[in-house]
Amino acid sequence: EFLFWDTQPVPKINEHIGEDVNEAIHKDVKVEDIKKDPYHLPEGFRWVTLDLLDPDVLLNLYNLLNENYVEDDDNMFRFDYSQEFLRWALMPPGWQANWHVGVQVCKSNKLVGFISAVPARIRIYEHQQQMVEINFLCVHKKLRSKRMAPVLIKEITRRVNLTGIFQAVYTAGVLKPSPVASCRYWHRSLNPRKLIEVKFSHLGKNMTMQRTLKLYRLPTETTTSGFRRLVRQDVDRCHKLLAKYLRKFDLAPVFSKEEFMHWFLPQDKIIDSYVVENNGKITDFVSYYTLPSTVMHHPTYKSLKAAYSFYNVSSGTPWKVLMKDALITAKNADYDVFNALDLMENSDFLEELKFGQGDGNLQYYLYNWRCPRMQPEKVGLVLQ
Ligand code: MYA
Ligand code: JJ1
Repeated sequence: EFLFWDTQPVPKINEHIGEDVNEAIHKDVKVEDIKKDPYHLPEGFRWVTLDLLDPDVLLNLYNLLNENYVEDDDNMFRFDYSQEFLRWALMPPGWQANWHVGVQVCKSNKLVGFISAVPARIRIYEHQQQMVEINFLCVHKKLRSKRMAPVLIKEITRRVNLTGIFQAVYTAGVLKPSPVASCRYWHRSLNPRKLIEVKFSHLGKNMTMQRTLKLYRLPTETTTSGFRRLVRQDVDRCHKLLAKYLRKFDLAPVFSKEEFMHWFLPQDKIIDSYVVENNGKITDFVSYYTLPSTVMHHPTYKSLKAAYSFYNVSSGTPWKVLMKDALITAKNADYDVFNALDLMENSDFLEELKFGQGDGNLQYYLYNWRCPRMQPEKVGLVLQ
């Protein structure tokens, strides 16, 4: 069934895991014992380490992903990560060029495959582990089903292992051995007319366009007193607030202050964050990243502008009020839709704020780690 995954240190499908198990599947390997040379690629292809500081290289990666990365089940929308977003996602504190792994066609230098790793400290139940986050695995459409993906995965594993790291976390829309959690996407229409026009959404039963526009209408101003954009001076307090909050969950990142700054200081077209400050105290925090999708077959609309809920903390303002303010800022910034997963405490506001369940799942995986499965509400990790 899983010719490749059955050879890897991941739990088998339906493997029973006792409730007190939380451990590596295989022991760390001595760095001297790790293969020094890259895995073999089919004739005509070569490995290339991408220098994402080079604008031409970044553009090549952007084009590969824009044309070949993740689509929805009906192949109507495809993620369109921007170049500045890719730099943000792939160059957090501790990044290594060596973990931006491409496959090129020798004759043309064309980029036809990619996989990436970035370092992250992850807490799983009571245990903290240095890991990498794997993302942006992509093989050009013309080279699919030729077993290139397992070679990319083995090669990034080798390069990560050479630095003494033996665990990874990753997410995927598809089911493989074996998820530690399964989450659902939810969507809140901000521009329902356009969403319906491009068939991202549809008119509900007994609904007219008029009633739909009214249903999703939002005020133009936020309502919470002290709600404002996150600034550098907030970093110490906000970092602490988020760190404390994330202790509630069974799978969560442990951000350093530098990582907090990287992931949350607002950057145009990449990441936006807000706080609620009253009487000198920051009680709440919301953030979302910008990830448009290409509309694949529409004559006029070419792109959907989506905001993705990232990390949020509510300790003074009720979830519903806080996230409604986030929706208002997204609507004012011209996003078409606000997306969120059913993880952390998001179920406290999704239905009340008129999010609807999407048709996509997001599976969470750990590499070389065995532990019990958890419910989405216990997941405190969001990847890009
Ligand atoms: S998830 C996003 C993945 N990307 C896309 O969906 C973009 C569009 N699709 C493609 O580009 C290709 O279809 C890809 C597969 C490249 C996905 N996760 O080469 P193949 C297994 C894990 O013939 P292709 C993300 O980026 C598949 O089950 N495995 O197939 C996180 C089969 O194995 P098996 C996957 O379609 C990625 C084998 O590959 C995935 O041409 C985390 C077939 O290979 C998938 N999404 O290419 C990767 N898709 O026979 C794991 C297919 O066993 C990281 N497969 O069923 C593990 C940790 C590594 C670091 C460890 C450090 C310590
Ligand atoms: O965006 C997604 N689905 C949309 C569009 C569906 C189009 C037909 N397949 C969706 N729309 C309905 C929204 C509607 C709004 C009003 C209320 C009722 C609901 O459901 C889905 C997520 O739901 N997206 C995908 O499938 C994209 C892939 C997701 C997996 C991502 C893997 C990334 C891995 C990298 O780490």
